[in-house]
Amino acid sequence: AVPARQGDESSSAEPLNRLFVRHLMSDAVVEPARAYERQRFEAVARSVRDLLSQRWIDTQRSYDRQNPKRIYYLSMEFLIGRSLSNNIVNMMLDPLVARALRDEGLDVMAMVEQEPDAGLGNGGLGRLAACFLDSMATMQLPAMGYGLRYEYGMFNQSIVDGWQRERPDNWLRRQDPWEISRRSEAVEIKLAATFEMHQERLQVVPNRPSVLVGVPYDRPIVGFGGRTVNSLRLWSAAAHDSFDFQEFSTGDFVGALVGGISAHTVTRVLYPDDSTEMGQGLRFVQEYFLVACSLADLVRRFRSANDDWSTLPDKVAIQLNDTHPTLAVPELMRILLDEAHLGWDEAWDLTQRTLAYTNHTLLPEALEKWPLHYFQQLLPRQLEIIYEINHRFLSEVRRLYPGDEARVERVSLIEEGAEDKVRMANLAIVGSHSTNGVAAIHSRLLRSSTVKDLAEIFPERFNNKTNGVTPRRWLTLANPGLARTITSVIGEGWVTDFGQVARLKPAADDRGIREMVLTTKRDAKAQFGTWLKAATGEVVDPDSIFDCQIKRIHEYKRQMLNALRVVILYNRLRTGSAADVAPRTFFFAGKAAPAYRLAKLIIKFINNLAGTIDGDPVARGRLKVVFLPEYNVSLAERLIPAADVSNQISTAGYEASGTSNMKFMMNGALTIGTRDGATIEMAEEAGEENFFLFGLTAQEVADSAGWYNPHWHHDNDPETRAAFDLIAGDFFSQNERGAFAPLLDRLLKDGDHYRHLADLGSYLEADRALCALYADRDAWARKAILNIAGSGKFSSDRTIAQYATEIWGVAPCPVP
Ligand code: DL6
Repeated sequence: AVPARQGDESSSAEPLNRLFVRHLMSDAVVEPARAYERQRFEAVARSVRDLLSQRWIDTQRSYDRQNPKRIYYLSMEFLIGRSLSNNIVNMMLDPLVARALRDEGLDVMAMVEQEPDAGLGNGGLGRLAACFLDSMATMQLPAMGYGLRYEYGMFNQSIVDGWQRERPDNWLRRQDPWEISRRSEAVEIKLAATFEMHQERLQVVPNRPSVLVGVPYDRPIVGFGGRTVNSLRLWSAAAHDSFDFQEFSTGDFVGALVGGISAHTVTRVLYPDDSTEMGQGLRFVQEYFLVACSLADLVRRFRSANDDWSTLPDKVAIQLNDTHPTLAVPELMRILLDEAHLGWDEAWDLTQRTLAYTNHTLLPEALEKWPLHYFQQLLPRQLEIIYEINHRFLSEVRRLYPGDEARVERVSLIEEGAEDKVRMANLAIVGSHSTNGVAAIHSRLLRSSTVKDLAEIFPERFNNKTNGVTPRRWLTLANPGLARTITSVIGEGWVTDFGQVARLKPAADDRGIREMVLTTKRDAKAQFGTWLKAATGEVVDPDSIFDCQIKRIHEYKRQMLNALRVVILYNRLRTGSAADVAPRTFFFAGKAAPAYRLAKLIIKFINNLAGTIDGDPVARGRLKVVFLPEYNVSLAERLIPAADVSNQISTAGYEASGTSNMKFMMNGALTIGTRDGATIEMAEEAGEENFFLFGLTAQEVADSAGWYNPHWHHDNDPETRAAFDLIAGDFFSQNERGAFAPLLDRLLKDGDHYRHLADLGSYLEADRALCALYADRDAWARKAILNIAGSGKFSSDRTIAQYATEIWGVAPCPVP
C-alpha cells in the first residue's frame, strides 16, 4: 500500500520552517533574510535530514536487533545525482516543503540548483546501482551499498569550438549536507608495499609494508514512504599514523608526510572508462581498497551478531557490480583462512556461497585483466590464494575434459603472455555461486560466447536479471505532470507496484486520456525549452519532434549513425526532396572518455553539424540539432519527460541492456531502435507494432564478417554517398579542412566494425514511418500510452525482487 503523504497543501509547515531557520542561524550564523541561496539549500537539506534521521537510526537498530540476512552491494560507481528533491519525494514531504518554502518566500528551483550532482559514476552501471539502492530501501530489504567517496567525480564537460573540454568535478568543495563521517568505524588496510604517485603514475616502493585507513561516510537511502532508510557507505582513504613510518625513523619527516598525500590519492578521482591503461595502477589500488574496507566492515558486523563462521552465507549476500570488486574473492578467502583459521574447503565453500557477480558488458576491452606484478608487489598473499584456487580449479577441469589443454588455457584465471595477467571475470565466476547478465540477449550471449567454456562447466550458476530503473526518480520526481495523469487514471499504487501501469492499456482507446497525455508532453517540452533558453541561450520549438539520443559517446552506441541520418535529412531539405513532415529537433548529450579520440571527434562532428544547420536558412524552422553539454542525472531528469523519440541504435549484440531506453519508455517517448539489449524485451512487452525497430539482428551482425562491405553501401546508395561527399568535402568543417577524415576512414577504409552503413537504410525507413505517425496526433498518443502501459516490467523493484529471491535469498525486514 502507498503510505500517506506528510500533510497536504493546507497543513501547517511550521516545524519545517522552524528547523530551516534554526539551521540558518546556528549552522551558517546568518539571518534568514540575508542568507545566500547555497546557505538556504544547506538549511533545507539539513532540515529534511533531521526529519529522516530518526527513521535512519530506527532502521539500523531494527536490523541489529532482528539480525536478518543482509545484502551488500559493492560497486565502484554510484551515480546518485541530486539527493534533496529525491529525499523529499521519497519521504513524501513534497506538500509540506512546498508550503514551508512558500511561507519563507523561497524560490524552490533556485535552491535545488544549488546541489551539485553526485557524479560518482561513468554511466549506466553506476546509475543502475543508484536505482537498485532506491528499490532495496523501498522494498524494505536490509541492504547497504559500498563504494568510494571520490573527491572528484565524473569530469564536467564543456564544449569549446565544438570540442569536448574536461574540467575537474570538485563536487565536495563545499560540505555535503547528506554525508555523515564515521571516523570511529574507520578500518585499516594492509598492503605489502608503499606506493607513491609520480607524474600520475603509481610507483611501488617494494618490501615496505604500509597501512591505509578507510574512513566511512554514510549517506541515507530513503525508501519510498520513508519507512526504511538504508545507508550508502562510501570510503575515503587517509594515511595511517604509521604510513611510511620508516621514513620518520630515518629522519625523513617531510618525506613521510608526502607519503600521506599518496594515501589520500587513492580516493581522489573516479576513473573515466578510458580504453587506455595509462595510470591504471592506482585504479587497482582503488578496487582493492573498496573491497578490503567493505569486507572488514561487513565481517565485523557479522561477527558482532553471529559466533559461527559457517552461517556467513545465511547472513550475508555480497553482490559484485561488474568485475571491479572481484578482489573480494581472494580477500574473503584470506579473512576466512588467516583470521578465522578455517580450512581451505570450508573457506572456499563459504566464499562461493556468499558472493555473486553481475556482468555488464561483452566488450572484450572492458573485461578487466590485472598484471600479475601488481599482485606480487602489493597483494602477495591474495596472489598466493588465487594460485591455489586456480590450481584446484584447473585440476577439476582436466578431470572433466581430459586432454583438452586448449580449454584449460582458456578458462585459467591467469592469462599467460608477454605480461602475465589475472582474468578478473574468470575469477568472479569461479569464486561465486551466481553470474548474471543484465538483459535476456546479453545473458544468452555471455553464456554462448564470451565465457562459453565456464558456462559449460558451471551451467547452474548462470542466470539473467533484466535491468530496471526506479519509477520514483524517473517519473514521480522527474515528470510530476505525467505522474499525476497516470494517477488520475489508475490510482497511486503504481509508484511502488509498477506492474500496475498495465492497467493504462484501455486508456489508449480513450480520447480524453489521449488528449491529457499529449498536453502533458507539450507542457514538459515547453518547460524544457524555457530551461534550455535560460541555461544556454539556445531556442527550441516545443512543437517540433524532440528526438533524443543521450548516453556515453561510444562507437558501438552509434551516435555517428544518428548523425548520418541527420545529414541525409538535411540534404533532402537542401536538394528540395524532403517530405512535408513536422519540424524536428535532434538532441544529443553524452560524455566521451577523455582518451577516446574518435568519440571526441564524434562530438565535434555533431556540434559542427548543428552549427551548419543553424546557419542555413533552408533548415530554419524545420530541422535543428542541439548538443547538450554536461550530460548528467539532472539533465536526464529534465530532458526525458520532454522527449517524443528515444534513439536506441547500438549495433545489435553490443549494448548489454541500456537503461535510458526504459526511462524514455515510461515517460511516453516512442523508441526507434535496434534489436539489442533490453530494447528487445521492451518491444515484447508493448508489442513490436508500437516500436520502430530496424537493422541487423545480433546473429546477423555476428555472421556478417564474411559478406559485409561498407563500400558497397557507399557506392550503391546515392543518399549515403551524398552524405559522405558533404563530409569529405568539408561542408561541415569549412575552416577545419579534413577534420572529419578519421570518422569517414573508420566507416569505410577500416571496415566499419560497428556496421553503421548496413543499418542506415533501414534506420531511415523506420524514421519515415515514425514521422508519418507523428502527423496523426491521436495515433501517436495511442502508441505513447501503450508504451507507458507496457513499461511495467522495467521497474528496478521487479529486478531487485528477482535478485532477492533467486540470488540472495533475502526477505524484507520491515522496521517497526
Ligand atoms: O547494466 C547497466 C549498464 C547497461 O545498461 C549498459 O548496456 C552497459 O553498457 C553498462 N556497462 C558498463 C560496463 N562497462 N563498460 N563498458 O558500463 O551497464
